[in-house]
Amino acid sequence: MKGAAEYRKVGGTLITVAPTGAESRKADVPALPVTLDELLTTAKECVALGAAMIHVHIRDGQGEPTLDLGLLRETVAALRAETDLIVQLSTGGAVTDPEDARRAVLEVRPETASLTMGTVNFGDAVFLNRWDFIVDLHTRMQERGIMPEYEIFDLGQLHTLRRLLEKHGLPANGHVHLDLVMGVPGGMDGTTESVAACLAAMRDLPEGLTFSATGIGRTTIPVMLAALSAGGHLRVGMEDTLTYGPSRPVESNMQLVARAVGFAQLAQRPPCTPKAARTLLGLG
Ligand code: KMH
Ligand code: ZN
Repeated sequence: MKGAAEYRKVGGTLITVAPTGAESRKADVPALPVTLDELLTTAKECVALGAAMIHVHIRDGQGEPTLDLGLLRETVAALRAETDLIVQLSTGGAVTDPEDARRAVLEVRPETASLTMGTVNFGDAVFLNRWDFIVDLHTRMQERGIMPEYEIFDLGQLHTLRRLLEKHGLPANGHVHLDLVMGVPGGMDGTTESVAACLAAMRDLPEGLTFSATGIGRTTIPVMLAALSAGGHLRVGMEDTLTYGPSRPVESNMQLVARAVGFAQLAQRPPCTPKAARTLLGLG
């Protein structure tokens, strides 16, 4: 963003909800949506509040993270039938998921899927994303007409994204959309300074790109404010944030979406509908 005139051109805010993730356990976080019914209820309530996209991780009958293709298909079909949300499947899965299972997610043909731009320490674990695997996912998404959302956990991953696009071309829809995932222990911190550093690196990426940002844990508010001020979009949800404020556990994903909607309205960039979000992202 160059200044006030540029800021005014940005328009509405795309709000993505990431309701479940692969890290928290239902036993520890009872409000986490882990069944299909819980996910659908969450999705319908979040879209009514102002979310336009949902980033999906699913759980099995025991509440454990799974990449089971049958369950993923059922989930995507149900979300499509009952909401007009843009459905994004995670190819990141859980840190324990093997590459083959993460790759197979694309056979469900979601409208969009996440694609992380590099290996990162992830708390005590390692979230492995080799260059060859990144290229493979990117190419498969191009072939299948799936829009990648490039997940950026650290500054250098923006340079990896530039290299990927230069060597292997743009996504099938010609639009680059990325998400800054900030404040993961092992990745970049969730500060205005880091958002500014990312904005500088984004100048080397194709013009017209869109970005959202999410701050893990207590970085959620500074990241939201910094992203909004820079023309960015927002991702919120219980995948990323379990504490609403000091000593105050998050009650629901809806509570986080409602707060993001409030911030977006204050920034005079109200939430965009799924239809407007599809236009913004160049989705058919
Ligand atoms: N669960 C993390 C290891 C993604 O969805 O693409 C990876 C993650 C990123 O959540
Ligand atoms: Zn995820």
